[in-house]
Amino acid sequence: MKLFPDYFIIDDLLSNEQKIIRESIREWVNRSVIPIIDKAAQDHVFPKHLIREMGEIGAFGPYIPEKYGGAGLDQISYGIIMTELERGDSGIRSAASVQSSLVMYPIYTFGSEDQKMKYLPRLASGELIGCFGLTEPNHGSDPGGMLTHIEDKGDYFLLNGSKMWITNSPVADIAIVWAKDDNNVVRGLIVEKGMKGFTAPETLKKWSLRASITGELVFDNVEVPKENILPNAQGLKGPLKCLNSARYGISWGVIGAAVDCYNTALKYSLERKQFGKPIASFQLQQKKLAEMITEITKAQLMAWRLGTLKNDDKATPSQISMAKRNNVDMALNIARQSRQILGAMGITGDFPIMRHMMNLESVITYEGTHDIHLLITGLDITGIAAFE
Ligand code: TGC
Ligand code: FAD
Repeated sequence: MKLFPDYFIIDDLLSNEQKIIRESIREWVNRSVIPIIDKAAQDHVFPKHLIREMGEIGAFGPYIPEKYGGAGLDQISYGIIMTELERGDSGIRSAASVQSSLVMYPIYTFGSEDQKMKYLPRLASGELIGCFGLTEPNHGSDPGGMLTHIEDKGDYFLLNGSKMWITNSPVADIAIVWAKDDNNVVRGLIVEKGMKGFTAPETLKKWSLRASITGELVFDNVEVPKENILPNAQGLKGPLKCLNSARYGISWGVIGAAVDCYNTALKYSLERKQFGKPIASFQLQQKKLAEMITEITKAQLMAWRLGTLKNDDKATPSQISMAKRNNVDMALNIARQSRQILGAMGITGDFPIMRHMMNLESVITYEGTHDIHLLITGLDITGIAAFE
C-alpha cells in the first residue's frame, strides 16, 4: 500500500525540486511529529520545541524571498509542505500557516523595508513566533465590525481592545493586530510581547486542536511605537489578503489529514476479520473506501490547479474559498467514515483518526466558516451578497 495515494498520477505534474521538498518534510513528520503527537494532544500541550525544527526544515515562509530568510519557493511547494505537516496534525500545520501566511506574509506584503529586515529572518528560522489577531469576542465572521482601535497620540498609537481564538498567542513574541484608526480605517500593527498593558491568556479545555495553543490578545492602553504600523495596509482587504494565502495552504493541508485517515482505514479493513472475512471484502466498506479515494483525488486536483493559478498570480479569492470549503469538508467526512470502519478502535489514540476528526472541526470553522465560504461563492456567481 502506498503511503500517499496518487490515483491520477499528480506526481507527473511535480518538479524534482517539489518532490525533494515533499520527501524531506515527510521524513521530518515521520521522525519528529508522529511519535509524539498523540500524547501531546491527549495532554493538551503544544510541542513548542517543534517550532525551531520547523524553521530548520524551511516550513516557515517558504515562498518569502531568500533575502528575508525564506526559501523563495513556488506556491505548489508551499501547498505540498502544508499537506505533509497536516498528515502529522492540523495543529502543527496551523503553527506553520499562521507563521507563514498570517505573520510573515503581511510583514512582507505591507511592511517597510526596516520591518522586513527586523522580523522576517527571525520568523523564518523559528527564533521568533508570531500570531495574527483579527477575530474578536463579538466579531468572528464579520471582522469589519471590530472594536479594537488605535488612537494617534503623536509619538505613538494607543491601542485598546481584545482578540479571541488566536492560534499561538500565549507563546508568541509578536502579534499582527488589526485595529481601526481614528478614521475608522482598519490598520495592521506589530505588537511585541512585553509591551505594557498587553497580555495573551491561554484558552483552555479545547476538544479540538489540542496540540496547538490558542489564546486571547488583550490590549489595555498599550503604547505602540509608530514605526510598528504596517505602512501599506489600509482597510479590511489587508487582513483578507493574508487569509487568501492561509486558506490556500489549508486547501492543501487537509488532504494530508484525509490521507492519513484513509490509509489507516484501508489497512485496518484488510486486516480486521468479522464473519470469517476481512471487513474490506464487504461492499458497504468498499463503498466507503472507494468514495474516499475519489474525494481525495478530486481535492488533490483542485489544490494542484489552484496552485498553478496562484503561481501565475491568477487565483481569485473566490476560487480559494471554494477549495478551502470543499477540501476541509472532504477531509472531515473522510475522518468520520474512516472512524466508523475502525469500529470501537477508531475512538482510541492508538490510531490518528479521532484526533484528525476533532482537529478538523476547528479547521472547518477557522479561516472563514464552511457557510461563509459558500456565501462567498454565492456572491461570486450571482453578484448578490447574502451576508447581511
Ligand atoms: P467586504 O465589504 O466584502 O470586503 C471589504 C474589502 O475587502 C475586499 N475583499 C477582499 N480582498 C482580498 N481578499 C479577499 N478574500 C477579500 N474579500 C473581500 C473587498 O473587495 C473590499 O474591498 P474595498 O476596496 O471595497 O474596501 O467585507 P464584509 O465586511 O462584507 O465581509 C466579507 C466576508 C464575510 C467575506 C469576510 O469578512 C470574511 O471572509 N469573513 C470570515 C472571517 C475569517 O475568515 N476570519 C479568519 C480569522 S484568522 C483565522 O481564522 C486564523 S486560523 C489560523 C490557523 O490556526 O491555521
Ligand atoms: P460566528 O461568526 O459567530 O458564526 C457562528 C455561526 O454562524 C457559524 O456557523 C457561521 O457560519 C454562521 N454565520 C455567521 N454569519 C453568517 C451569515 N452572514 N450567514 C449565514 N451564517 C452565518 N482568528 C484569528 O483572528 N486568528 C487566529 O489565529 C485564529 N485561530 C483560531 C484557532 C481556533 C482553534 C479556532 C476555533 C478559531 C480561530 N480563529 C482565529 C477564529 C476563527 O477565524 C473564527 O472562529 C471564525 O472566523 C468564525 O467566527 P466565530 O467563531 O465568531 O463564529
